[in-house]
Amino acid sequence: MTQKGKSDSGSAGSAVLLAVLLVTLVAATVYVFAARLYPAPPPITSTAVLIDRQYDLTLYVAGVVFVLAQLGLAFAVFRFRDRGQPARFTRGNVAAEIIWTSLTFLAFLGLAIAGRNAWAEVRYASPAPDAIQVEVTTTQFVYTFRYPGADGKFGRLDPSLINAPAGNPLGLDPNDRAGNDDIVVPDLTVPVNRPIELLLRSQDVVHNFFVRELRLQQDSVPGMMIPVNFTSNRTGRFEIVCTQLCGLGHSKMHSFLDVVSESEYEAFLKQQAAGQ
Ligand SMILES: [Cu+2]
Repeated sequence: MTQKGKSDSGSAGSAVLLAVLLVTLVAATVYVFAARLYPAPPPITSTAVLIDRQYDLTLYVAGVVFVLAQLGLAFAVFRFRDRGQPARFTRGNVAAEIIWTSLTFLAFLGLAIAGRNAWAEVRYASPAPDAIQVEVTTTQFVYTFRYPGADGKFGRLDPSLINAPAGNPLGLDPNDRAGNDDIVVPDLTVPVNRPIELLLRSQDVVHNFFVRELRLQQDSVPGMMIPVNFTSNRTGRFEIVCTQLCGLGHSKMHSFLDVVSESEYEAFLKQQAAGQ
């Protein structure tokens, strides 16, 4: 066995460099989030406010864990650096493994329980009795919105009748009288402060309905009718985008959500009914 000389100080240089690099990365990451460099647009529903709170809570919990874990790593890299000493084998520490696995489990469980209301309000709560139903159909690469019209009933759809160039993108069956007053439009118009129930469906592949101000992102899936609820408390024009890579035209797939006053909404329905 060869004895190493006193002058052999191991690899202190690279250990220090790596530790400093880790601390710098942690500081830069904390700055990006703490300075709110990329703020989300203001929320327009009470559920969106809940989602923001849940996002902040998750960010704080994950942020504290991130900072502690990375600083711990930087400390370990420096403290247990190569000083020229012989390497020592360790089998780990079962008690420590159990403790941090349990803590991680409890943190995720706690966050899931805290966030369940914001999640369920949009997806599982039964819609208010006065909710306005609008059907949302996604197709490569457009959105089509359908209102049931004066009778409150959606007409029958027949996939074999789908013919967008002829003005029937949804395949409305002309023999079903319930469909005669259906309003089919490329943008979504809803009145402010009224519960809206969207019924999401897709004609071809998986698309998505995402409005940042609603904090609402939901896939539309062929063969499924997926309901989502929201009530906007502010008027304005907000962009609807598809967040699923749905084909070559994906980046151009978008539409608009217009939240308008009750009277403007009535005028919109009348104008559309006259034009259909
Ligand atoms: Cu799409």
